[in-house]
Amino acid sequence: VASGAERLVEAAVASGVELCFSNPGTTELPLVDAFDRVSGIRAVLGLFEGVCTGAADGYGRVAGKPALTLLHLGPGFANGIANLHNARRARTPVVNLIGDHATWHLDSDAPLTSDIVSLASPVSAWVHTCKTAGAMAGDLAAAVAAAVEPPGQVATLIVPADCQWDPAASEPPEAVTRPSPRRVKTSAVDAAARAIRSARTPVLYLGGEALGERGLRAAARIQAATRRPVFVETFPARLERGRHLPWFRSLPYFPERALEALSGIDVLVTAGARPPVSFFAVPGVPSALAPQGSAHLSLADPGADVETALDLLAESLGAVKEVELDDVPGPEAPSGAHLNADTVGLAVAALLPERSIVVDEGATSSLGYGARACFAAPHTALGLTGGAIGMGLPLAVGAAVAAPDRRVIALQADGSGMYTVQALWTMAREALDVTVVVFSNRRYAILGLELMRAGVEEPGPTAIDLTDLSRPDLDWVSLASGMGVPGTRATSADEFVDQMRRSLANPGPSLIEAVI
Ligand SMILES: Cc1ncc(C[n+]2csc(CCOP(=O)(O)OP(=O)(O)O)c2C)c(N)n1
Ligand SMILES: [Mg+2]
Repeated sequence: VASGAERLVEAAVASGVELCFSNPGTTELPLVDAFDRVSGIRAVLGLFEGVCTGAADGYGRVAGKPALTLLHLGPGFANGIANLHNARRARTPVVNLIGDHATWHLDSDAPLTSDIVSLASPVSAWVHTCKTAGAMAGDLAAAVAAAVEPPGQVATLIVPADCQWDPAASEPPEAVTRPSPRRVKTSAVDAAARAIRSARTPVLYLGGEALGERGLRAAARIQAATRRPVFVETFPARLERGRHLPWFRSLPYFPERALEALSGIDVLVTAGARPPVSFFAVPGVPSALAPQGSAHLSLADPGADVETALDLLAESLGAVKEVELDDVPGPEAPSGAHLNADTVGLAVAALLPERSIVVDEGATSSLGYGARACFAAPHTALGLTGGAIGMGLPLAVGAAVAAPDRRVIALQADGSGMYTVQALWTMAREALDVTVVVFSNRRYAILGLELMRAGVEEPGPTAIDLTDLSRPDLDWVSLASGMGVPGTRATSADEFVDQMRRSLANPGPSLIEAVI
């Protein structure tokens, strides 16, 4: 008779799950063994749990279906929480499997015993502890069903060791299919159309599922019909970009700038997003970014059929069928002896191949790419949704696994990159086509900026020490080569462009340290 672990793997395969980003321990070994006994799941080793969870987020965003993570009790799971926080904010479908002690061993309070449910709850929409081997298949199916609940959720299944190793009777595994997004209410579309018509200064704010090709094209039609601005959320999970598509201003990150951008509006219509709020509290600045007294209307909440809602709204406003886009030339790669974040961004926008995936954790160095992405070749951008840094390299792993035919370009700030630098090793082992661009400013630059904003004009020696990454300088070329990823260092635009071209032309991962 097969084990509970094997039944779980059978059920996962039956539900269309293909991947498991794993960092197992003793309590997960029956599942490790089951991956060889039941075929259908590709298990990928991550050398830190934050790599596994971030990879599952990247995979889910690109594949549109969940990967499994396999994590070791409370402590192993805890190491993966930050990137699950980002996944939750991105509304990515993910299924975590966390091993635990055998049910009869828990009372002895062995060293690795902890309150896993309490750790898992804040980042999981669904948490369940398996009780018997016979329940493993059904529980896995329930976890997948929870994860694919539109638009996507994090589901966590705790699997005690005895549930994994005990025999489980055969039951035909239930297949889980992703439900369609919730249907749009015509009343919501009518209300939005009426509000926009009677408003003086309405604004459309797009997020989540609105940021695919269809949503963006519909938004352009609405913009043309209303002659009013459209904004995109500041940190989208997934945004289609490039000169083939209409583009809209991102709502600025700093709340003062965002308030300025939205000042004077009387109606905010959201699609696939909640109304914007300030990322951090700033004394004297309101949390809500839409002006006080302005009305808010949700055209379609996350999880609803946002694209259809936008199409219907465009129609109802009498918009043209299709907005013609100007033929714009692509950006031209920079040249010369100088290199800064802007020239790097320009080079990336100029050189990125069609259908590539850009993972953007460039922090203060992203603007150069961001400003030109709309002129670049058609591509998909994945952003830092939850503000927990250390997602970039793991997300790139997951995106590359999900889309082996697409080049992944990871724009990586150096400080953030060090949180989950082990992801480079997984890129090498899985031979993933990833170009990692490290913005080596050797600082937590944003924190220096925020200090200035907080009125600290001359940071003291401690503040400088806590925001500076030198002494010693990180040697990214060596870090990469130590994990099997060939690396180069660029100190001029000429060098960077040359190295970028070479990286894009070669299969497998490579890293460019852009010294800026
Ligand atoms: C998990 C987590 N830990 C700490 C922080 C606080 N934090 C935000 S930005 C930042 C430094 C970013 O530095 P870097 O990645 O080098 O980007 P730069 O500011 O230099 O552009 C830190 C430590 C965070 N956001 N998330
Ligand atoms: Mg930095």
